[in-house]
Formats: sequence, C-alpha cells, structure tokens
Amino acid sequence: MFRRLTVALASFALAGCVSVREETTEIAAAPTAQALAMPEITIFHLEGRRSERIVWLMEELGLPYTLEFKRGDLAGSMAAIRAINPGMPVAPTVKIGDQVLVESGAIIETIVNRYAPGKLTPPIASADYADNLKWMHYAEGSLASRVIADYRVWQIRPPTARSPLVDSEAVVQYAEDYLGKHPWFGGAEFSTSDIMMFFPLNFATALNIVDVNQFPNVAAWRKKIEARPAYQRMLAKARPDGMIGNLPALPQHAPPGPR
Ligand SMILES: N[C@@H](CCC(=O)N[C@@H](CS)C(=O)NCC(=O)O)C(=O)O
Repeated sequence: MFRRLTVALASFALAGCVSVREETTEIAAAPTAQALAMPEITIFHLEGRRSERIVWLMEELGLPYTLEFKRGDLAGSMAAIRAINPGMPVAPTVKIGDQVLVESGAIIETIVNRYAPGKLTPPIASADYADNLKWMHYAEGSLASRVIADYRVWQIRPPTARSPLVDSEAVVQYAEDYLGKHPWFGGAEFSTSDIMMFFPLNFATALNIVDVNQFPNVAAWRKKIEARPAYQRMLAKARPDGMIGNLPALPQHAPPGPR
C-alpha cells in the first residue's frame, strides 16, 4: 500500500538564486496490520527480575499467558529456566508456541507486532515512534549495561572521579532530561519503552548506583508507573511476596564531581 508524498526540494539555479522544485516520491505506508492468532505463551520468571516486563506487557494488553516460577525460590525458578533454555538461562525466557526466546526487547516487539499490532506503539510516521524504539534499545544497550558494570566495579572499588566515558550518571541524566520534556519514553503516551526502561532505572536508583534525589523527573515518572492498574496486577501475580533476593545496595556515594 502506498501513499504519495510531495517533497519540496530546494535547488540552486545557475544564476545563484534559490528556487523550489516539487517532487513526488512514493513511500510505503504502514500496512493495516491484522493480529495473528496467538499460540500459548509461557513466561519463565524470576521474582523481581526482568521477566516482570513480559508479565506487565501481557497485563497491559489483556492477553493470556502462563507464568512459571517457584514462589519465594529464585534458585528453583532458575532451575526451570535452565531446563528449558540450558544455553542461555536468563529471565525472561519465554516460550511462544514451540519457540523459546530470550531478550525482553525482542520478546516485547514479537508479541506486540504479532498479537497486538499498533498497541503501546506510537504511530509509525511520528517522532514518538523513533523515540519509543530508541528507548526500547537504550534500556538494555546503553542503560542496563552501564549501570550493571558500574555496580559490579563499585562494589569492589567505589568511585572517586567521574569517568570521562559515558557513565551511569550520564545515562540516567539523559533519561531525566527527556522526561523533562515528555510525559513518557514513547513521547505523548505510555508505550513499550516505558516497560523496558523501568527495570534499569529502578536498579540504578534502588541500589545507589546513582543518587535518586538527582533525578526528580524519573521519580515522578516512576510514581505514574506504579499507579497503573496493569503494573499493580503484574506485582500481585509476579511478585506476590514483594522483592526477594535483594542485591546489596552500594554505600551512598556523593557524585564525585563533574566529568
Ligand atoms: N538483555 C536481557 C537480560 C536478561 C538477564 O540478564 N536477566 C537476568 C535477570 S534480571 C538473569 O537472568 N540473570 C541471570 C544470570 O545472569 O545468570 C533481557 O533484556 O532480557
């Protein structure tokens, strides 16, 4: 399906003055997607960990799923993950029909694009669409990777100076700045990137990797998330006893000066 787009192109005439030429280009418009029939979806879960993203997504979409975990027993839940996915035993591991998947971002995109097309996703031609996709990838690619690396290093050797490279504070600050101008990570509306961003932002602040007080926009966004009925349903089902197996927080450290 195509729509015609008229593009105004500036071109320089030989005389040196600027003229405007009209060109017509054909661009593919988003096809009207039809939801596919959904096979059984089983979420192999660890309480309080990234597999909550998929439970939360299914609650937001109102889609059915089976949740597999051993309540209050992270090692037992992990054994079930290892049994189904010995090569990459991580949470989430999700079985969609016969296919076993890892990587929460890929799982979320697969479920939305196949079984709930257009839901929790900004319109494809909008700037919000690209922002949503950016934060979907940023959550693991830039944010989680850096805060987890800093957490591990700082447990052994607390920071004394800001890194000249992009560090934990910088990756959270970038999110903070965006939330100063937009209500959600997908721009105007709650979208899939909010689900992706919640875990690493929470990890960064709850474990003192960054100082929560420096990021008021993130704190306000977090309150809006926690008020969502689907988030609360997720907590009731996926974390019925609250957070278990807490990792130790870092000692509160003053941010060691500017970069
Ligand atoms: N990038 C992956 C990360 C998955 C991941 O590392 N999950 C953690 C729990 S939050 C895990 O299973 N860790 C077990 C391990 O590293 O051995 C995703 O987004 O799904």
